[in-house]
Amino acid sequence: MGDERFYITTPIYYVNDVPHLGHAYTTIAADAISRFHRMRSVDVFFLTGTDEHGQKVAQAAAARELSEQAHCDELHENFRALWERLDISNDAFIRTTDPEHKEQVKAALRKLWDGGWIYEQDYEGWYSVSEEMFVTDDTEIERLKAAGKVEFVKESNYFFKMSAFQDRLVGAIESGELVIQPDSRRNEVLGFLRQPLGDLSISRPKSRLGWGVELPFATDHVCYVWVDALLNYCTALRYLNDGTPADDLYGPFWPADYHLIGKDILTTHSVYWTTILMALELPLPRRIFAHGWWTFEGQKMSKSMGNVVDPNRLIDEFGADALRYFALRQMPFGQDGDFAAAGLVERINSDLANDLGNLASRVLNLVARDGGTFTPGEPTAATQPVIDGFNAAAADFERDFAALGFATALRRLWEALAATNKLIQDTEPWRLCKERDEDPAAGALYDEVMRTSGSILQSLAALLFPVMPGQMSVLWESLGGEGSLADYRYAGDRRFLSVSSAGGVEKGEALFPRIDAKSVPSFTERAEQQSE
Ligand code: ME8
Repeated sequence: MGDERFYITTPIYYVNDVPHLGHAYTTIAADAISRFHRMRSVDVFFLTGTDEHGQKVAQAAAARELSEQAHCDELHENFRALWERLDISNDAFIRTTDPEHKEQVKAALRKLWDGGWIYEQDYEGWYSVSEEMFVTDDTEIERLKAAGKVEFVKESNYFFKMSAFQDRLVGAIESGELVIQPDSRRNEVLGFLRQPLGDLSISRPKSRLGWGVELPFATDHVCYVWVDALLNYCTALRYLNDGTPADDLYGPFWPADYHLIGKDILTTHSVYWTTILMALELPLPRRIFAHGWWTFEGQKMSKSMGNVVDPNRLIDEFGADALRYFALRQMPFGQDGDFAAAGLVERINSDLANDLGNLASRVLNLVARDGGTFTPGEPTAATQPVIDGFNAAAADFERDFAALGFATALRRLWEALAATNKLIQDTEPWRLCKERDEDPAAGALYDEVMRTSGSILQSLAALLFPVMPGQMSVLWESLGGEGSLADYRYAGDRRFLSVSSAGGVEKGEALFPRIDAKSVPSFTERAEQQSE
């Protein structure tokens, strides 16, 4: 492990939801960047999990005639199973019903109470169960009332003095102590903070909702689900386990380098969470990155619309790697994008089957047929420009990927791939191979072209491993790469990895078979069945 540390989180997803492409998206991105850093010897802690308290969960459990805990125990497995299928390498999976988490939430609430940051007051207003929030905007209330999606609530509540931290929060954002990305989201938060900030209701009376963490200073109330959920980012590191921050995880990893979230939960993270941290006297997260929104054929994906794209179906059809690549390549991180099956098939066929898969099969076929060995040697003017081009692309890739610019980073690598494919087309190694008995120069060029394109493929396998861990490991092994790619660590800045001449190159199966666009089924089917 290196000296550097990196802590990244995804939202903890509502346990009730059938996991869909949106959830997969954030988690794939967090996984890719975690793997990227691990390969560069950074000590990574990658956290995901499920949000299991609140009225929505209680209602869903009641509808199924199950206890809330039994309901959560069953449903959270949907997420765990999907992350396994998607090759997600999270270091922890937190559930807000974990006893350790609940104890720490109580300890944090106690600390806020003792610090004088919580007061009791009667409250009345319109509550949205689906968002687990009081709605204060009049137009929004009217809209939700018409849709039957809010209920009027009058109750005694405990409030967190969020308003006391408004100026400090603005200062933290403006000074860069707290980075909110992309810039458009930062501006959105600063815009929101131009209005006076209210206090935050952080409790629900048990008479209305019993499913949550009890307030330690008012046992007839449970903690508001968002406060409970946000604290997961600290409790997973065993913050305040016995009243004080634990050294083993909390110490080295907090503050988080990135909270990755969708733009829907920007306010809860940028305003609620950060002010709670201030009151707890904890450092703020370094960055909050709110990515964009996937729509399905132009419409918001939602269970009630029956148009959620089921990642399980996509994995069945195309494999986890193709889905991971598509998610990161298709939609620039931070912007919105539309999911259409045709776009996915097009990406797989052109980028993976054609550009990457064909290069791999050409090189592997020729070398495997020729004894399975690359011949050692130095590059000449015939291949040096391609190597230089690769090195320049790899340097750009490093910079952009580290900054979560996945699509740009990948596009740049595909330029190096195109140059390598062109080298093969221009030199026609299958022809050189036949001529080499009569023409030693043809033989030397053949060896050089194979060695260079094999090395670039091997280097690409390593660079692309964070995106496609499954098939890039296969490619690595087919090329005779040493050990398992999952254990590979870069030594220094060099990204061009020369193939070994020890042999063992194997032809293997096609890495990414071409998809027949006509045979592509509906991807929403299984999620629909599950939600019935
Ligand atoms: O909000 N496009 O959980 P959640 C892109 N439990 N990303 C999407 C998406 C879409 N169409 N739909 C969902 C919650 N996401 C709370 C979080 S955190 C302390 C508590 C992703 O199950 C995106 O990351 O509704 C979004 O922020 C998250 O799923 C919301 O998941």
